[in-house]
Amino acid sequence: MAQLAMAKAFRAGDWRAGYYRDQTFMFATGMSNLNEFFAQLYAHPDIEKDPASAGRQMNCHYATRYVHADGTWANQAESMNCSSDVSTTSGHMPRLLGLAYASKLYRQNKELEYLKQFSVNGNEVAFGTIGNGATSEGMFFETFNAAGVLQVPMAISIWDDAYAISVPAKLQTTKEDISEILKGFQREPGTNGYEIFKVRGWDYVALCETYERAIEVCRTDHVPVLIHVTEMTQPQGHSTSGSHERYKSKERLAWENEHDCLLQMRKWMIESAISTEEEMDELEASAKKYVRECQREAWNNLGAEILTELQQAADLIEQMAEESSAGDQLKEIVSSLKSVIDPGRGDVVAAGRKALRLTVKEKLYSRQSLINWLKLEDEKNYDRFNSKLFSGTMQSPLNVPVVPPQYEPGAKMVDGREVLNACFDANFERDKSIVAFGEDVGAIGDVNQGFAGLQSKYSDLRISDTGIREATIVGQGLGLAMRGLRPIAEIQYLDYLLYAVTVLSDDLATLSYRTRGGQKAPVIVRTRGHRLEGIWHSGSPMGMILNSMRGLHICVPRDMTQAAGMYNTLLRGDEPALVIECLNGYRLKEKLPSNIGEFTVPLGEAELLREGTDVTVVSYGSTLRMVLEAAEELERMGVHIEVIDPQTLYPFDKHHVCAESLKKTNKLLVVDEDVPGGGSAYILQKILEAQNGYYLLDAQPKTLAAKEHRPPYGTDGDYFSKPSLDDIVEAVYAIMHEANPAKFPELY
Ligand SMILES: Cc1ncc(C[n+]2csc(CCOP(=O)(O)OP(=O)(O)O)c2C)c(N)n1
Ligand SMILES: [Mg+2]
Repeated sequence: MAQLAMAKAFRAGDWRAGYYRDQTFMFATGMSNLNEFFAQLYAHPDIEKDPASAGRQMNCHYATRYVHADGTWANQAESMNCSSDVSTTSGHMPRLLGLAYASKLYRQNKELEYLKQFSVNGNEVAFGTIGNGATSEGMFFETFNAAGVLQVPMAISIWDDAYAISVPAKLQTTKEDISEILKGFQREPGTNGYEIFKVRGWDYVALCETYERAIEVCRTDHVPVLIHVTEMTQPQGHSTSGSHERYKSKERLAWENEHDCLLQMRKWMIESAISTEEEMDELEASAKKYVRECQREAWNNLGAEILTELQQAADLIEQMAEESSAGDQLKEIVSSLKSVIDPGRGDVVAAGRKALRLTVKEKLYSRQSLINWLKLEDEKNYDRFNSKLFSGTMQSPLNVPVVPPQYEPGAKMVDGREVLNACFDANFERDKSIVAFGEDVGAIGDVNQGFAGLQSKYSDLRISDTGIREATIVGQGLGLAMRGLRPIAEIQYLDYLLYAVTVLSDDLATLSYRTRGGQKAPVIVRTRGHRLEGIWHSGSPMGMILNSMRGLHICVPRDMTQAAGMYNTLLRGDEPALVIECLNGYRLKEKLPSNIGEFTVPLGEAELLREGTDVTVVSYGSTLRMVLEAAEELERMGVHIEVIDPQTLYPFDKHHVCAESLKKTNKLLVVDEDVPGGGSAYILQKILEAQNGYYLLDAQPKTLAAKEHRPPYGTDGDYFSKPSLDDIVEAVYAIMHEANPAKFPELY
């Protein structure tokens, strides 16, 4: 019932970021319907049937498609918009902040008026929904505070049924009342803050009035609002895995029966002569019938597709049975496939694969037919189940033309930070939709001055400070990017990225995949890391990043010129990325390119930095400079190393420069400063397995990483924890010693 009231206040251009309870709202707004609902329930892998997720998400995970098949944007100002749901409780909150913040930028920054397909004067409200239990999460509180500071049109509805699965409010929320404890956020004359509303979930008239009032102030004045909807009931348990009789008292269950909002609405409709008993009975009966029809149709649609494929597979295997000496076993495969109740595509393909295993030694014409058919199915199933980790359209940064840096004769040598500063300046000038924000990014232009002077040049609407709130800094970027802006969201140090990993991993990295390309968010997350000082300022957790953020490009520039080229590439593409600058590189001198805002560094193209014949050394970021230094000393010891910088860890060396080098050296050392088996293990897998480098080796492939603990504070802490120049020289030398002990005797 609350969702009907909310739907009445929702308009074209508005956004939803919500959770799995919102089916009535989705149907009432027309952003979903019963056919799509059931197609998703049955995991129909077809965007026509389940536009929200193409069968990739559990039921009640909603989304509208705002990216066309060719990668271009749909007109969001004319449509109702629903950002794609995640299953993690409160995981959508940071994104909600960004969706609301976009309206503020569209209203206040007149330079954005040309982006008409995204906004009409920032009049769009971002509607959030969340369960009472999920408000216990840190991300809820972080988002709540940030929106109060930013004063954005964000309308959070809390569906409060006093439970979170079995755990009652008493164990979730102080005073058992979330709006009560959030009262301090209520705006007062002369302060910022919220308008807070509390209303019962079965009182339709009060709900309609509340939503009308709340959304009016939210939309008109950009004041965030909280609508705490209490006395919600659940007619069943949380999910099929448990009935609520186990954890609710008899009294509570009886109360819930009576306060079921459907019952209450029926009563109200009859009492106020909107409808009669008979009409309501009829309506309920016809609704049930309609739902059943939709359910059956969705089931049959998917079933029919699979049955066709099953029949094809069965025919091919039966043909083989005629020719094969394993005929009986093949017939058995067919009959057990045909007897599967509700078969899936996996059953069909598994039967084919099993038939191929049974006949592996036979040369049958029909066997080849089955192989051909399976290959075709493989392609289709790849599309259905594995595609669209990235947008992969013409707008992809992988398609941005390569423009090399140019240098005037006598080009200036400047600090690395000045290279970045010039790059950002040029891009902000070129593209009015670019914004940057983070801790200390605005007034002082970030802690390393990459944005120095740019806030005063481009205004605090484009370059701004944020609170210390990494998860919602990324969420802010995610929401803005969904709405057509080009955010650079800055995380002050790589060590603090952990606070944002849930948003990066659960939400941003999965967005294109979980909507099968229906949504995108080209946010660039900028941070700086690798070695500096101490346990929380010298992290290089590349394994963590590589293992949790497939779906983002991972850029690891060794210097600021390379970083600038990467920003130039990424800002012209439409896929999300993480750029990790070298914390110890801002004051090193670099030559300033004359085309600072134009030159591009292609993603996935490794660079051969030094030619050699003895050992291939692959490294990136801060350790790379040390490898180059070590190369000089090794040269003097008669060892010639070939040094390769992959530049981006994802994608990794698309043209197999590493394997090509191994053809010459037959020896491999990977150097980084993550824990052992972190980023370096990933690199080994890429070179040895994906690039077939294994077959080119004459010596055991080696990795040189940091220690397993984080580095202690101080220069000695660094020396004894991170790979040092000595470590690198000795690691290379040890490989040479193993290959030729006579020429390279043991060092010590
Ligand atoms: C981060 C995370 N932790 C736990 C869960 C498992 N889980 C799913 S729903 C749920 C209860 C949510 O309760 P509430 O927010 O009150 O929503 P309700 O279902 O009552 O509407 C839990 C614990 C999850 N999905 N994500
Ligand atoms: Mg609840």
